[in-house]
Amino acid sequence: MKQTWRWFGPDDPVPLAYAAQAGANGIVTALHHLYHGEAWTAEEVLRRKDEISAAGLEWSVVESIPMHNSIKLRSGPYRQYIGNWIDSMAAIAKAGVKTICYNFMPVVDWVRTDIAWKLPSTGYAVRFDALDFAAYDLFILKRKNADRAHSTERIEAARKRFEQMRPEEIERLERTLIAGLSASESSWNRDTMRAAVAEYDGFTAADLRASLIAFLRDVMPAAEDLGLQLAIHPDDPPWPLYGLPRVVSTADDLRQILKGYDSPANGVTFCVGSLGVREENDLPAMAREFAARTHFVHLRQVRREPDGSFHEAEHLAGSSDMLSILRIILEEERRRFDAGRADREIPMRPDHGHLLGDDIGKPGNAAYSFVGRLKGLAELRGAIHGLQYAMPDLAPPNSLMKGAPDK
Ligand code: DNO
Repeated sequence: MKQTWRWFGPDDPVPLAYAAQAGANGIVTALHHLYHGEAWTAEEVLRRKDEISAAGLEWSVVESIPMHNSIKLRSGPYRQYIGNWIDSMAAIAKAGVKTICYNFMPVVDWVRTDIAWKLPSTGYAVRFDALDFAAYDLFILKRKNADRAHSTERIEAARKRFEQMRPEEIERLERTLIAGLSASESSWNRDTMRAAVAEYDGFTAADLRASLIAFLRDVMPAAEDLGLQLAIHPDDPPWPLYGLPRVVSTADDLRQILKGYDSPANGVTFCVGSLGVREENDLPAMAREFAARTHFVHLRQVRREPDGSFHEAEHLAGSSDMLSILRIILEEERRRFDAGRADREIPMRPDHGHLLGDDIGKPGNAAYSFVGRLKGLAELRGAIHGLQYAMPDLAPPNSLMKGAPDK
């Protein structure tokens, strides 16, 4: 696997040099200053690529080209935004980057209720608390029809939780939920959030899926011509929020997307953490089923809690079987290697990390501090080496992985 590292651009407090120090050789980034659906120009993309090359690294994956809500609703100026998407793809292809990750979550991208939840180790993790979320939806945002999205017991428990919240806790929760986690495409306040959600009134999962398939039919021919691989990122968490549909949550969702435009260029980002939140997602089975169309891998995992809450666990210890998943990806690389394919090295990144050590208290992007991801990458690299050592039939270390004994 190609070891990559997410970098949020020149404003990221974790500089490119640290990615190299962590042992990554590929960078995952986007033009974060152009994040409202406008087209990226070749000049801007090339300038960013040069910065990355100057640090001795390669720009391996674009994560993400933002997806304007009009494309998801397939209304308003969506044609123009799809045109911008295609122009951005052309600029990216020109810079030699081959893989593009994107998502199709309405209004909000990844969602957590707490960005600094104290772990028994005294480090901090990001966490989603199901009750806090319900309390926000029902009693703070006061979303129209919110009561339809929660069970009676949940509503009662959420009311009690809400009644105990201090104003500063409400403010912190709201900021975490809607004012933009790192990499989110949009940041809302209570009124703009209500308005954005209301645009989806009556919009069903079938409607959203139809928009997604129509979008794929619009952009995939250009992606194929440009030699690009698109990799859709699963919903995080993989279920509807704020009454908004989500359609990239389960194995069946992924099947429909891949069939909706049946081309090797139409692929997935296998995000173990996002998919792993849903207990019925059998991750090793899904990794196997979608291996041939997996163009990018996010390696992290969550620990599921009994009431639908979850928090980010260690990269190698949580509710998912990370070692089996790594093995399946290495087997896929082996197949691609034997077939002489150019895309035989699948980019992976240590996704998210705990807030640890000297990083505690420093400014930074939630879940994207240095030490936590350094630890995650080091553990994953160790696990991959161990698997390759024990099972020499997997992707051969000398060709695909730095760190095998020097010859
Ligand atoms: C959060 C990320 C998401 C993800 C996008 C992909 O850490 O996993 O922001 O990058 O959803 O488009």
